[in-house]
Amino acid sequence: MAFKFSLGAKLKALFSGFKKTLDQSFFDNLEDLLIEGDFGAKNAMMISDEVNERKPKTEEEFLAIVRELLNDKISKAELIPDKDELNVYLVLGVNGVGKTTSIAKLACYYKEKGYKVVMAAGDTFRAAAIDQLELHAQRTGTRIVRQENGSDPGAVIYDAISSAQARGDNLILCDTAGRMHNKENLVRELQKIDKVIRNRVKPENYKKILVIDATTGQNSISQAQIFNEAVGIDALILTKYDSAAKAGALVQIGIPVAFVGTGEHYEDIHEFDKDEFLTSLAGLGE
Ligand SMILES: Nc1nc2c(ncn2[C@@H]2O[C@H](COP(=O)(O)OP(=O)(O)OP(=O)(O)O)[C@@H](O)[C@H]2O)c(=O)[nH]1
Ligand SMILES: [Mg+2]
Repeated sequence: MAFKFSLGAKLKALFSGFKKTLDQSFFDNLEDLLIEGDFGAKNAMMISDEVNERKPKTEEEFLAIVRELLNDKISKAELIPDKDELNVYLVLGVNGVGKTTSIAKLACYYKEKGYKVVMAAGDTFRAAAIDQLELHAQRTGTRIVRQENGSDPGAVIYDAISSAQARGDNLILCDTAGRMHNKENLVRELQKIDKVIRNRVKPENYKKILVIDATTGQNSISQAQIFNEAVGIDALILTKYDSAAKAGALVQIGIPVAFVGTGEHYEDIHEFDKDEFLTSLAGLGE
């Protein structure tokens, strides 16, 4: 899908507006455009300097330079669980970004690939969160491990690991709370959960996946920082890519992207495709 006000469209308008005379004002405008698009001041200056150096003669050359530079800043994460081991994917993110929905989508995605999947209801903080996951479990025909509201999420995940080991399941998808009384509580809780999993699962089979709402923009950068500092993030899921998604923040976050969520149905999840991302979202052509 192409976005009407994509970076590419804006860059084209800028380039043609300056009729190939790339003076200081062109570069100021270019930097402003990139900063507005959440690409960050550092990237904006890097791109502007590089364009200045290479002096593109055509719109295509100009877009190709920007595409190449952004391409270097984005990477893809492969999340391929080991079928012969127990894998735990801890799904993290602030409230409302799409954690629970993504877990349901991932359950379908991995079951399709032959994995034995179980969901762990680790969001014990928000009322109704467990029932919401239970509903997804029923609809997708996935086993779920749950306890009461307010119980210790670490204990729920501990249970899920024990039961998965007993039954021979090989992938646990853990839901978590996106909000606590405050940030310190959230971080402490996540670190407790992290310890429970690290003690029982091989490091290579344990992935911490941060869900980012693609419509959020700048704020997602600080979200990624908080979660990354708390437990270390292996991969991102970019949700709501079907809505008015913004490209820039992803470039600044710098964590490899595994999946993209493109709607509210279970099949609306796709492996991240860097080329498609640069072409459609950033509108930077092939
Ligand atoms: N359009 C669209 N909507 C999505 C996508 N992913 C999730 N949503 C919607 O976003 C809303 C929030 O999703 P949840 O999965 O409940 O988010 P959460 O992160 O678990 O939220 P909390 O449990 O409150 O922290 C729901 O209405 C979802 O249907 C997506 O890829 N595209
Ligand atoms: Mg949730």
